[in-house]
Amino acid sequence: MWNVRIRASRKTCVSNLHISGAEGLYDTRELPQTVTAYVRRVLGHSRGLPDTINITIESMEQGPVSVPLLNVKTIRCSSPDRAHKIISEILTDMDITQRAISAASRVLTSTNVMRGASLITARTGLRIEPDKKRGVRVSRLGIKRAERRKLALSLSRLRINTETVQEALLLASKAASCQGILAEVCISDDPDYTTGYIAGRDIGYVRIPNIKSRCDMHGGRVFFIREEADPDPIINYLEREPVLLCNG
Ligand code: WAQ
Ligand code: MG
Repeated sequence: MWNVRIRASRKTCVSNLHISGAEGLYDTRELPQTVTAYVRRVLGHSRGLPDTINITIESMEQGPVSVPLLNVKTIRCSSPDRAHKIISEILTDMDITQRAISAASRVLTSTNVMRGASLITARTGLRIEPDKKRGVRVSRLGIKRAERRKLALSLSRLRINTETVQEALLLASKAASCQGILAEVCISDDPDYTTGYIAGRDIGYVRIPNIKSRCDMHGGRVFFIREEADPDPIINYLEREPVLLCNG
């Protein structure tokens, strides 16, 4: 199989502005149509036209493992304060300490948004990602077309069939299948997207409305990892090992 990644950006006077990106795992015969669809998609993005489009097409030495999608549920939550309480309760139930929860809050509410995720130890609350600025990027994940159609149908029934939800659910499901990871919390860095989630193998994918206020510029992702776990295989799994998601 092949991993196809696309990334569109535009130079501004201060920096290279990220416009949009996407990735997936595909068979050889799917490559031409996939590349066309990805290019169309980044050209039609609301953040504007890119001036550079990078496409990487990489053959995967290892065959993908199949991982079930997490169950989706949305809880009621009316404010960021409530969201914080709900998340703290769920994490405390998982034996994640207050120290670790506070460390996660600092990452998630920082306006210094990382491209990837922070890895936080569940007891001592230490940040152990090697690059604190970039974080760890979950990559090499995809879903077969028939499975994507089934997923779209079940999300449509919940009226949440958007690309944002699909992609977040795929990412969270890959991460939750990693032995060393206990839970994930995610807040979008998009100022208009105020629904976040907490996810884990046992709790599933739990959507939390109003996790942040409209116009808040912060956002991020944290993974709580088992205190004694070795970070290297976790990072290797998240970043490198090919995973195909399927409906459970
Ligand atoms: N791997 C690890 N971390 C990532 C990745 C990745 N591939 N992509 C983004 N992040 C981190 C990064 O710190 C971003 O700032 C943060 O996550 C948020 O990314 O069901 O859109 O792409 O309605 O803004 C949640 C959907 C949407 C909830 C999350 O995240 C729902 C979203 P964004
Ligand atoms: Mg975003």
